[in-house]
Amino acid sequence: MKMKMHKVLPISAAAMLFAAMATGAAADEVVKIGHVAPLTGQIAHLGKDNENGARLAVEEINAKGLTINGQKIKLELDAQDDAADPRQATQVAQKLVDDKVVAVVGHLNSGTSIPASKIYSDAGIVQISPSATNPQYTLQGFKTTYRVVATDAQQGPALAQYAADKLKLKKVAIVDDATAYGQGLANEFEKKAKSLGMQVLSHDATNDKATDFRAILTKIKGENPDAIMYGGMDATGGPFAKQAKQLGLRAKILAGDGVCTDQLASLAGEATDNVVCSEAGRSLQAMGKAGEEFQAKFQKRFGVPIQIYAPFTYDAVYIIVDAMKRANSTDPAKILAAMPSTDYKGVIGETTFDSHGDLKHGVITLYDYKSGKKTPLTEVSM
Ligand code: ABU
Repeated sequence: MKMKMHKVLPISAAAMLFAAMATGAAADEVVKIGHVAPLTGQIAHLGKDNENGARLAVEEINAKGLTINGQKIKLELDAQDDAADPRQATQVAQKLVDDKVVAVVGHLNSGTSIPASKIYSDAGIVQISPSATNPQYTLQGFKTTYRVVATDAQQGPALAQYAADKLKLKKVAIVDDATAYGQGLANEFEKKAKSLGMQVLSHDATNDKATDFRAILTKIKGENPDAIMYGGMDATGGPFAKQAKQLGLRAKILAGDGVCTDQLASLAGEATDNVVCSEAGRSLQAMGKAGEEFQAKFQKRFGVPIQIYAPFTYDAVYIIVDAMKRANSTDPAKILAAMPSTDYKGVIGETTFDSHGDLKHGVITLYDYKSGKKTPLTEVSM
């Protein structure tokens, strides 16, 4: 929803001119876009990465100037912290509705995006998750849920297929962090691995706050797997891989996008080079010139490297603005009505949505790490 700017009282023409120059432009409306990710806790670095991508888009759009239906618009990013906690996620979702945001980019986690989605649906506000990959998120019957990544129904099988066909792995142990994401991804991996004739030796659960995996890993060592598939985030996946190496396990560590970050190198140390992981979208390298330019802009603006999904939040903001332009309105209901016909070419490629709000052409990229540097291996279209 839009918020009218209060008219400045006529103090003096010079003061008004100075104020307009200081803010860069005189906007007719301030339009808020919500962003939610964990900004505190173990995966705050990933939340900040998502937020930075969205902020970069907002700043660029404001600098270029945006006019909708004859009104000069200034975008404002209403950035909130859900701490990767489902309860806090619903609280901040309600706050964003009360703040009258016109759309939301978020949340980062599947376990937060799913409970928050009912609140956005009830309010008729578009929600685009840049990173939640649990299939269930878009399968609840809500018209407001979108995402700009592939799902774990694609990611789990792609990882299993790569392990069987390219890495020639035959025996795998599975561990997940018991979250909507980690458990869901591990189950998808397991189904496909079994269908490919791989032997699943065991499937254990830990939790998303765990730091000591030595008991599970010692048990798994006795099973002598070729690989251990870990369903979880980098904050736990890093120590998991590190402790596996310390215990003398030679098995490859297979993981999904939650682990497949720049930060993994400092979390897993030398064990990083034993990791093969997947991302639920195109690699920066495969994005070509657009990816290179984005990376340079991001580094210049924030002084840190991209972790994983910053290009996806960046495009998500542009997709919302594209819907506003096509609707010629900042009314959330009209933005929502324009979303199904999205055909937006951005940094992450061309985005079009199916009837659930999932990508029509999701891709999975497989990576390994060479001397701690995340390196794309191959891209799989699902
Ligand atoms: N997809 C990786 C991390 C976010 C999530 O789905 O929970």
